[in-house]
Amino acid sequence: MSDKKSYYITTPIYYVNDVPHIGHAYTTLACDVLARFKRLDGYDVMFLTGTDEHGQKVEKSAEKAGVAPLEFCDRVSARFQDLAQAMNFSNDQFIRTTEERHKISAQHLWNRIKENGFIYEDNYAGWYSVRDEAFYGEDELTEGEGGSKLAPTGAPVEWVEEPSYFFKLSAFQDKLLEVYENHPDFVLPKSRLNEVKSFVAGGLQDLSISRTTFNWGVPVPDADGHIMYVWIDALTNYLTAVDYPNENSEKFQKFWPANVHMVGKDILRFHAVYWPAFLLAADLPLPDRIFAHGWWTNEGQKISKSLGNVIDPFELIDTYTLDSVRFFLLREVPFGNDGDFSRTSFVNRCNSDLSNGFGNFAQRSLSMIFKNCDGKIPTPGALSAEDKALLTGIEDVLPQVRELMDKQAFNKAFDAIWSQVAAADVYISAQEPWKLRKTDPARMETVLYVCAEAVRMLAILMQPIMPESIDKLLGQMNIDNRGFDQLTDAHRIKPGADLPKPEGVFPRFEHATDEA
Ligand code: ME8
Repeated sequence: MSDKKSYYITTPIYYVNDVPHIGHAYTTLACDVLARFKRLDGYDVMFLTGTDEHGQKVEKSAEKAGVAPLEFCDRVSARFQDLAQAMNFSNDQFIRTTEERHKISAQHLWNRIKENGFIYEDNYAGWYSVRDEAFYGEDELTEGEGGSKLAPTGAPVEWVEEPSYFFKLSAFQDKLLEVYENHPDFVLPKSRLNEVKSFVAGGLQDLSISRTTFNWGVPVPDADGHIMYVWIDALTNYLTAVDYPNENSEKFQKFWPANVHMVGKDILRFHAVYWPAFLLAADLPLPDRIFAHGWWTNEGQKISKSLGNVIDPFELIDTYTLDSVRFFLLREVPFGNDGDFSRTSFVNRCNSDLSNGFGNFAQRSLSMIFKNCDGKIPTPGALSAEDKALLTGIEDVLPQVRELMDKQAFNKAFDAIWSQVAAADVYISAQEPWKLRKTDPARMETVLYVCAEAVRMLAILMQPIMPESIDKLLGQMNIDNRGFDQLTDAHRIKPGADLPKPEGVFPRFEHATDEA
């Protein structure tokens, strides 16, 4: 929908009823990698994350903790900000829905939808799940223990009857179907678009968008006692962060509509049905893409607080180093599918791709240069066909990776990069520079030069996923210019540049003793 050289990507804003876990880290990591990729590719990027602090669920959690809601929100939101630091996320903003600017924005959007005739007052009588912060129809419920009613997610529901404002969602069925038809990549993966389409084609009911039985939320303008339904408040955060309602602001002009709203599959309906309907009702442009990724399980089990198997990202980082965690989460499982977190797979994957894979090639190449070329990048002679094939192979990978990243196909993008790591391994084994030292030192210098250049280009490509380790590696090589525009033969590594004694940047992990 837009061809600007700017890129706006958002994470869901996380509820502060719970402390951050690996699932939250996963979604924001995916956005961080895309944001970093786009910055290196010359885009002006806005990367937004934050916390969703209103609603009954948060109000109840604060009550349980015995603190005032805002104090409770301050405390848990700070944990999410700590996570962003610990994971080295490069978000440009961290939004909190309790900020004043957000209240203004949510109320403005409400008024605009109302002025356009899509909000009316009535009474709500139906089922509500506080855990999901969602309304459910009778036909969607299942029976739990003792005949209790459960939401399709397994969450308990309660009967609610209260005066409420409604959004005329039913008026948007055809318009939404048209959006899905005209923009087949509006929702990815494709299978998720089909789910959304059939949900909408099945008919849409008007949506209750205000509550009167609690206080913790944004007040509905000019309607005493009404608090906005937490989802209309929460979704508006994507607009607040780009200065809405000031549509003339530079930020709004530059970044709205968003390029990607990244979400877990659990909240796709809110983003792919309700959100575009709200935007259409307010005459605002729609985002380009909603990507719904899969869920992690832990060693085969659903992750849940009650099972006590929540994976703590802070603990993982302490055990395995930050960049290994970042790498594993996006490398192991096709993005969009569910994935199982297992420490055995973690150790295997990181050892094979990082310490034994790229790390080994880089360390081997740079150590040979350090020892045999006086600690300086050697001067190459004429390049052979094999030399040229390796270097152009790596250069050619950028357009492929770019296309894959634009589809959020992380693991395929990494496959493409690591196929070049494999090519570099084949190259060095075939050229045997260690033998050339005696037989043909000039050729050795050329081969080692090509290896150093391969390390430089591969490292530049790997920055988005492992920013800290690659920063160390490129630092050791004295490479200052690290954008993707440097991936051409015009920017080859400089012969004669100093190369200090290299230090490996990827640790090797041992399996825990009770593991295979
Ligand atoms: O839904 N695997 O917030 P939330 C992968 N506030 N991702 C997971 C996961 C798992 N096991 N568990 C959680 C909300 N996630 C609303 C969003 S947006 C306007 C409002 C991730 O704290 C995944 O991204 O329940 C999921 O969508 C999100 O956390 C839910 O976070």
